Amino acid sequence: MRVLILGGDGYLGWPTAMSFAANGHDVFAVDNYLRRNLARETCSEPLFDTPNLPKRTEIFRAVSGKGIDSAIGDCSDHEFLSRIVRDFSPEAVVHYAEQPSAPYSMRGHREARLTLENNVLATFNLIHVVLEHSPECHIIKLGTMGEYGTPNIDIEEGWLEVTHKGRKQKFLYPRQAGSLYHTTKILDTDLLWFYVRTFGLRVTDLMQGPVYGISTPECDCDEKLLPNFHYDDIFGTVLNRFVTQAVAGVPLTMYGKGGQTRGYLNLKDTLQCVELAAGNPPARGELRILNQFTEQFSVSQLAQQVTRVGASLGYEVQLQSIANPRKEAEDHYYNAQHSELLKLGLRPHLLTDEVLADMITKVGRYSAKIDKSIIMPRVRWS
Ligand code: USQ
Repeated sequence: MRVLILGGDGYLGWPTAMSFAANGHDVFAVDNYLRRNLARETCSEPLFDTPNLPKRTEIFRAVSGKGIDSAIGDCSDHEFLSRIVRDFSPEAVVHYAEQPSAPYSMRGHREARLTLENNVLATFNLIHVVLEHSPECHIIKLGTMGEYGTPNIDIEEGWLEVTHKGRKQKFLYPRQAGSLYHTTKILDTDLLWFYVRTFGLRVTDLMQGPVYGISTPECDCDEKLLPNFHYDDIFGTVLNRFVTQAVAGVPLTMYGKGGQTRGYLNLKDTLQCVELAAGNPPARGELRILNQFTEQFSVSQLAQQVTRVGASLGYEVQLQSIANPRKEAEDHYYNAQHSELLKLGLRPHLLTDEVLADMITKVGRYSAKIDKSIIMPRVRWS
């Protein structure tokens, strides 16, 4: 399959590109280094340096014998994206090319506007260039479980059958996000749904929970192939942060009561899910929505597991509840369905103590590089 990866330099995009290439697909990775630039601008550098995209592809070719084509450019630039899609003629596009941080999007007007423009325009352009050059192409869009928020009813997979005054219809499940970033993902879904039902696009929207991990079969081949691993308050996701804090001897930063519950998944399972979606495309004119996570945890459950496993490795891990910089429920009902990817064949890598110990050990090798000044929250919702 010819697979175009937008955002191919990112925490998820780069391992995805390598995984598709390793499995024999023709891969083209595109990125404009937005996340690298924003991380530099906000002093949120990852735990270790990663080579730029062309260099990473060279290293991967030397290690695996597999090629990945790449281009540096902006998906919110219509001409650029149009040229790429016309020339490569992808059968599937995996769209990660978005500003991925909720805290960044809540920093102020400039950051909110950048997030809105970048995320919505990239999706909008992708829709148009696919319709123009590759209308059969399957768009695999990374959405987020955060689109649903934390409603007081079960979260279904994308859709809800509503009965109103004796009549029934299936609608997109109600969405109510907790940050501007998450709201841009809702707008993406609305755009995709409009173009699917009007122009017959073929789309999978993957509602992904927070991802953790550092290891995939390809990343493990060479230190220079590792994904960018953020542990700061802006670009780091919660479990990656807790693991780094445990190694650094910084008390784990549980926001508020720690009852915030989300669906989590291992980086390895992001790759599996995206590849399962690509291998099982929906029909034209179908918007398929899959909830992409494997296990639900509260922040406090994650903190307790990191404390216990860290201690077993000789780290003295402490837990600190700090004032929540976000506006979110800290104690709430959460029960999200996630059976469709399992039906497609997903074999989850669960968060066992062994998996966590391996992560702590890997991060421990870089302990000297941890900058403790970028751990406490620097962005408040209000
Ligand atoms: N949290 C803490 N302490 C920390 C960091 C986070 O208690 O030091 C809490 C947050 O308040 C939140 C939960 O942990 O309740 C998850 O936070 P997160 O930073 O891991 O995840 P989030 O900001 O929601 O965003 C991340 C990715 C985003 C993706 C999303 C999936 O950055 O790209 O879309 O996870 S989801 O959360 O399901 O929407």
